[in-house]
Amino acid sequence: MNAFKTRAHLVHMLKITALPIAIALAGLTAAPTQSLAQTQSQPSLTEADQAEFAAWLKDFRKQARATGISKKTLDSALSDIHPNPKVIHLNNFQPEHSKPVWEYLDGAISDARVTKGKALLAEHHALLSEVEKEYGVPPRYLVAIWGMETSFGAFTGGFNAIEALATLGYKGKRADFGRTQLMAALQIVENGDKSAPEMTGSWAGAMGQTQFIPTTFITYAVDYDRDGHRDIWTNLGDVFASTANYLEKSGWEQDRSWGREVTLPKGFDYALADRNKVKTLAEWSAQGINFANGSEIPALEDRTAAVIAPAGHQGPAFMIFGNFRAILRYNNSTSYALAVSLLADQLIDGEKIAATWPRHERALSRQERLEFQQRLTELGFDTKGIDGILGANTQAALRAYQRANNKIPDGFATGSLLEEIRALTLPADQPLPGGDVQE
Ligand SMILES: [Ca+2]
Repeated sequence: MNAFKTRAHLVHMLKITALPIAIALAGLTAAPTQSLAQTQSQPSLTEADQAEFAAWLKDFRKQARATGISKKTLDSALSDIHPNPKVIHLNNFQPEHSKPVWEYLDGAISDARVTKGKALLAEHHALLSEVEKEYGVPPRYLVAIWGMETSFGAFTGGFNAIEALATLGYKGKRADFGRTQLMAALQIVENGDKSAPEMTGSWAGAMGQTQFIPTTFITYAVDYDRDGHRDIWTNLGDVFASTANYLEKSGWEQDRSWGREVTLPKGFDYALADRNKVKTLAEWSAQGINFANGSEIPALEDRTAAVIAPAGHQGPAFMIFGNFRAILRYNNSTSYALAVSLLADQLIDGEKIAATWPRHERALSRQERLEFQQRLTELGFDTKGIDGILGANTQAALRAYQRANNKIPDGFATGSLLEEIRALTLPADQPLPGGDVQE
């Protein structure tokens, strides 16, 4: 993916709500890269900023010392760091545009990535198989996550993780996160896993080939080759085992798949297509859902699954099992987990998606999402707030609108639906709420 990719926990901790329409992580993943390329004019820091940072860091150092981190570690990690203007810029960045899920998947599962992934799967077969024996996670998933996180180790982020986390920690909207992670990062140095200058990562502190944030590293990283260092930066055994360990601890079910594409029956209630609505296979089978290849879902009472339709009724639907949920622990985005799953399938020439994506539709921009919510509410379908986030309330309002207008109520916001409700509501030049959404 890119050098500024971050991780599941981060997203979770930052309370970024998943957007069903598009890539929820835009603020932390693709968009910052784009913004870096576009803007070379990072704000320069004043002397007052530098002094404020130095005072904060001095105090933080005392706190760290009080938790038992040695003077030697603190000297090596904190002596020569400064607030990083790039990190400040990326932390403040709010993306206006996001990709529709199919565009994200096109990039994530490109032919080049599949080809490279297959070659690496073959090259590291022995090591990956050993790791599988210990953790129960098949090689193709480990390679798929490796590909998604860092393009197989090619892009691990060029930031000094300690400096990036100190920059986040001293002030701003991710200060609590930055402080917690900085303390954990210092602990990693103290433990002797990696020296401070070698601890590189993304602007948000996701480190190494697994892109673990420091707290995740402390809990899940593995010293697979037993050389005394948990090295997710350069040691592939440690990289694969750390990923496998994380998935195993997240509830990986051995010898089971992530899920499968399904076809939904006419009249299916799309309110049920929600990764949190888990039912038994027997219940799903009774709804008339089949696998996409036409075979029937076994009516099992003792296996559960959820159903997702990431692009509404016009796109493919998937039944997802426990392993999909384990991948979501790695990165709490449905699109991410789907990309890992489909990439893993392609690495062994598995089934491709049978249904087509609604490529004629586009994802709404932030401005348009605000407009969409305002106009739906105006029409009497209350989205319970106008915040630009198309969450459960907006989906429910949209489904009510679709039902009232004899459309398939999938709750999936599209450009064409926006145009339709524009025609029914306010003049297009009506000012939008907020007034501060010019980007
Ligand atoms: Ca090691």
